[in-house]
Amino acid sequence: MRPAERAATTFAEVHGRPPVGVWSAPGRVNLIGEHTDYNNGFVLPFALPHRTAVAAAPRGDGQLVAATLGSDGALQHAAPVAVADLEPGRVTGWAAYVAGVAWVLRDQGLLAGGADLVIAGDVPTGAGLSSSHALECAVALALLGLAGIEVDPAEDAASHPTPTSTVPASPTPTSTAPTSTAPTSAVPSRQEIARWVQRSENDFVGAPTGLLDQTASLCCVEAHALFLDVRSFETEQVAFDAAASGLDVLVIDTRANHSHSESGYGERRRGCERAAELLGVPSLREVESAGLTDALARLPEQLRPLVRHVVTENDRVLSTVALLRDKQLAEVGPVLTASHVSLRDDYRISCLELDVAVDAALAAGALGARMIGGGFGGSAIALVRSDERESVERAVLTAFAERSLATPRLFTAVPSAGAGRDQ
Ligand code: GAF
Repeated sequence: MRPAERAATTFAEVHGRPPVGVWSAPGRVNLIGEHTDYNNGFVLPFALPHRTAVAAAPRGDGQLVAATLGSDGALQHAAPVAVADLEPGRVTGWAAYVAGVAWVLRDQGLLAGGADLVIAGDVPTGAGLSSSHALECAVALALLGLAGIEVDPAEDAASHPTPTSTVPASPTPTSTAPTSTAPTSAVPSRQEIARWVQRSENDFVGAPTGLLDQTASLCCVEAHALFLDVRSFETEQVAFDAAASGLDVLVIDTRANHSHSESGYGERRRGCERAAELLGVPSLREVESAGLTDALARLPEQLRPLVRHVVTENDRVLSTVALLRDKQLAEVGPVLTASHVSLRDDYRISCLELDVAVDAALAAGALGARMIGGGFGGSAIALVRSDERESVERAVLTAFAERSLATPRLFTAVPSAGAGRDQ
């Protein structure tokens, strides 16, 4: 059963009435553009078919009552909390992701009141595939839906033309989106909702993440990657149909999740902010690749690799977009591998499992491979010829077994639809 059906069925069992609606949001793969979002740079994610669904109905007593269906089929209930009492620190664990979104929407004056929520999903957790953002985005759409607000379909954005060009690509995406963070109309844009979800994650949950994951979950469309310029918030849906080119994007969930991932993320982010401050620019986005050598010379040694990664990674996103526009998908491979080398050697956020995955995939013939997400565990991707996918998979499994590492989970990622209403 799909997550939306599971959520609706479980809702009816628990509450003895059907939900008013079911909304769902996907996890994501970031094709390229890692640790660039909080530096106001470029990212290029696409949505996974894996989704988190929220079946919802209003409550008259102002309480937020949430339950989530685990992969084992067991239902976990969060302690009910009054919407009026929500404040950072009040709710912890998985329920904080739900309550944080309600807290932001309450502040925006967009919460109808209390709600019963039943959650079901199949986005792998702890895999760096953005399961928490899928949850937050689905909750945001559900709570807005209960307030009578249905966002416009993300597909509208896919109809914008994507001009053909060769490297270097135009420096910004070609279609525009609002840059304001304040609600400007009764129906908020998907980008505005992404910013609210980021606020709930940063200020309520306490994770200093950027805008990549929420925007991907909300704004991606089927068969496309989303080219996002975080500085201007301009977006472009770039056609990305690997299968039509005889290619697969293989996801390798290493099942590793090292304990320093949160502190490591925060340290990198603070390092980038310090470097921007020393360079006298609002963010590292302002550092052009032509001026990189000069910029590095003005920085203390320990900050240089961080800046080198961010600046070169922004360039790699632009190169990838140009290649996708030109339908040169196989040529993206070496760009992905260069991203991994930069994340491993300059940003220093890879780990044994991610390096084994990337190295084994490349040795078995993958066109390119890299770690994705925050780092220190989670998933890698490999761009492989479809007829070589199985041999690459076998090589990766063997490499993990030889090192006595946990068996990775492997699947092919197909660019899928963003968040929306299911029922
Ligand atoms: C995590 C964060 F949530 C994103 O904002 C982004 O910084 C990513 O790591 C690294 O690119 O997924």
